[in-house]
Amino acid sequence: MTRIVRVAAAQLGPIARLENREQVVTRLIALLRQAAADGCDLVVYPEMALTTFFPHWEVTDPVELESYYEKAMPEGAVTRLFEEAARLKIGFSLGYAELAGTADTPRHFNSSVLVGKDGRVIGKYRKIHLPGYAEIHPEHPFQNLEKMYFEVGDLGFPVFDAFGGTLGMCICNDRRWPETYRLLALQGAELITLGYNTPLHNPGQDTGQSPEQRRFHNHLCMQAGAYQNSSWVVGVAKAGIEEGCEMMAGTCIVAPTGEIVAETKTLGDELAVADCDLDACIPGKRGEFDLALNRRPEHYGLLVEAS
Ligand code: CDT
Repeated sequence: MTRIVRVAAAQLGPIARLENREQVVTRLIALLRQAAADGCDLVVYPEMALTTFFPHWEVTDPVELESYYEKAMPEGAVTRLFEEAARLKIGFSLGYAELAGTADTPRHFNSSVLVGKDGRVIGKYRKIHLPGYAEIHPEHPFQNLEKMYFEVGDLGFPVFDAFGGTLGMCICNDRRWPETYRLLALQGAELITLGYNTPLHNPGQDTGQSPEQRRFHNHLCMQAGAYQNSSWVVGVAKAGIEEGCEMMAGTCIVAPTGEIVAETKTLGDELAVADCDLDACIPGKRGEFDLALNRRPEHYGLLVEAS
């Protein structure tokens, strides 16, 4: 049996601080059209794909800061992306900064949505593992203020029946934590979408790592997550030099065997495409990584998980 989902990992080059939603959405639609012309079912965009990665600096102007968040999905210029996807009958996952809550108690999340071929939102995820700091570090060449601009996601790691299988989402730093993949796999995830914004240098934690080591760890965690959970992982970067910050590329599609089957070559807007057979998850999920049969959480002592 085969259950093929043809997936395009839609890497983005840098998004400038002054680039507005119309301009960015035009770039996203260009990639969407390429993917549709290539017969794709699903396009995976990076983390915070609608704006520059503003946690890299302190935004002192409240109007500018507010402009980076979406109050509804879709709203404004982003509606065009949803309409075009529905017209082309192609689904997508999209990372964005979300403003939720009320005017009195606003809540901010680093979120992603999964959208079906009919242009409707299937599900949402809010990033749980927020890296960096809640306070400014003037000694750093750029900031990583995700803990200042976002609160920890409150939706857990949900999975969704979609595209003929079970799909889950995670965002950027989540990929470094084995719990992410495992919690999704325990619910049957067969394909995990994963957008990221990762600098080639980390001015805070992990100093001393070379760019080569950081590139290696990027693929290492996604390949291990795919293999140990027998799931497809679609990792999609924001690449190139964005407002002076050198971003890692490395966009790739990882098979349930842990092998990379497609990857981008440039630092710009580019697709990596693969036919992801969801049935290729079955040998691992029914074999070595049959979680119900072979996992032993009751023997993990203090590390016993709730589920
Ligand atoms: N966006 C995000 O989660 N980035 C972190 C790196 C932060 S280092 C400055 C990541 O794990 O890729």
